[in-house]
Amino acid sequence: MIVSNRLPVDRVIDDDGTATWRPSPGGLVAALEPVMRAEDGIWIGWAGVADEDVEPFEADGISIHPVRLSEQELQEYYEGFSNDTLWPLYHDVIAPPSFHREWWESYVKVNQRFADAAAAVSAKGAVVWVHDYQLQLVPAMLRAVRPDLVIGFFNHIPFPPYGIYSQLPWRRQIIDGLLGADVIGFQRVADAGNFSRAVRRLKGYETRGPIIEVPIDSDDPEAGSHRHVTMNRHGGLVRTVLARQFPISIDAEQYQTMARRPEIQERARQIREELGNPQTIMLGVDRLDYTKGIGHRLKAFGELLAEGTLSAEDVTLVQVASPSRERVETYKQLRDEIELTVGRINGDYSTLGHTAIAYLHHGYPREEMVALYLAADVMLVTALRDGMNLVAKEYVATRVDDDGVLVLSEFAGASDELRQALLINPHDIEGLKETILQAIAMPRRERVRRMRALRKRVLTNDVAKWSASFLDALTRSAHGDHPLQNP
Ligand code: GDG
Repeated sequence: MIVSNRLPVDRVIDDDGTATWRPSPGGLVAALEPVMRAEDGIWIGWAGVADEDVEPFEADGISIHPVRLSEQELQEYYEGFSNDTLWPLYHDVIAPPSFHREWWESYVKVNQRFADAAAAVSAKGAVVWVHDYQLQLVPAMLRAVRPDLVIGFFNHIPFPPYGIYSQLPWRRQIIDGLLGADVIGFQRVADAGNFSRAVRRLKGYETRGPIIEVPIDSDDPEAGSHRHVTMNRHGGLVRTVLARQFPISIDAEQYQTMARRPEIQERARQIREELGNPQTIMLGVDRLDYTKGIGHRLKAFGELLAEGTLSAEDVTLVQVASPSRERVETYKQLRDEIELTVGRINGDYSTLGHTAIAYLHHGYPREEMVALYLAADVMLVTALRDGMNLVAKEYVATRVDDDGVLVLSEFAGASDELRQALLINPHDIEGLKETILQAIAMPRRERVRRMRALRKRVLTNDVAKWSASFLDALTRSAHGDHPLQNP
């Protein structure tokens, strides 16, 4: 069973007004769909429409169980606590997090609803995989009523250092919530380390490498039913929880196959032409989010144009900024700032034939994204903090020609694996400018050498491998075995 905020299907209204369901295009669905189908899987989540009860239904062999959210819950639990408290807090307080007690209450209530829904429909001993920061209380809520379940949790975003995490007024409750799981997965080694530190500081529990020892009250009537119960070195009964990194990936084969399609390659050529055949196309693809460092990227490019080191005749930056969280105030402000900057740079440096920045506030079909990746000589990923950043991996998987240069922020989880990218600190604008120039001037031999190494990494560590290794850790855990070694 999967529990996630959003279901893997989107509701579409046909021309005649009838509602149907279409699989949502995300990589998570692609990765989990085969397993879910083979195992009679159940998916629990919100259907994307407020104040509506949707009956459970079957989609491609997966049983879909929608959870209802009211408009007010959407504002308080989702836009509020998830996206305006946890999101900025977990991304190094790049934007100030808002702390509101009503939002927290709504978060607890909605998490309880997801947990109740999961408890009601899961078979005895079922494996339940809970996803992401919106649902951190679900593991413990579920364990409280269903100690027979094997519970996994995966955090898609970073887990912050203790000095930041400790600002959260409900810091202990979240830790307790997560520790209800048997296995807790993070993107990076550093995230798992931050979590273990928070557990030690806030709860005083002992940790041994990736294993956390959670004391069990021996008067607890359920004490005997917990898995992994052992005696610790002080003679107390403990449950063990595994907390470690499982870096997520993409369906690399799918990107590669699309990149080989003649019409997509033709579209890539067309894109270059439409941009006036500049010598260099640089590309940024991000949800319009303050964590992605879009402003830092624009500043570096703007300065290079201002100094005359680059000219809009030679270099175009294509920035896809797909609309995101548009009802949250910080995102409205961000959009204004970015669009002001783009307007200024274009006003100052574009010519009639060459626009400095092609700024696109749209979402595009995946085919178009692949064509853009193919057309881009330099890919700019300048996140200030990012759990993984799939865009970096998609660019690499797409480059079947072994060409293209990836400029990658060391603050994105992907930088742990993609070491042959040009790694940058986006706060260091001079360093970023130098790296952009280095990327533009890089000789083909070096581009190919780096891209081959990057491709090898992404093609071997794809999303199927990611889900298999997480599920393997969970299944082993069901048999009382917490592997200490890397899976
Ligand atoms: C969170 C974490 C972590 C974007 N615009 C369009 C479009 N996209 C696609 C990209 C990519 C996905 O959206 C974005 O994934 P990222 O990983 O880059 O970033 P988040 O959305 O912040 O995701 C992140 C991820 O979860 C997974 O664990 O890596 O760190 O923040 O696939 O291609 N896709 C299409 N049109 C667009 O306009 N089709």
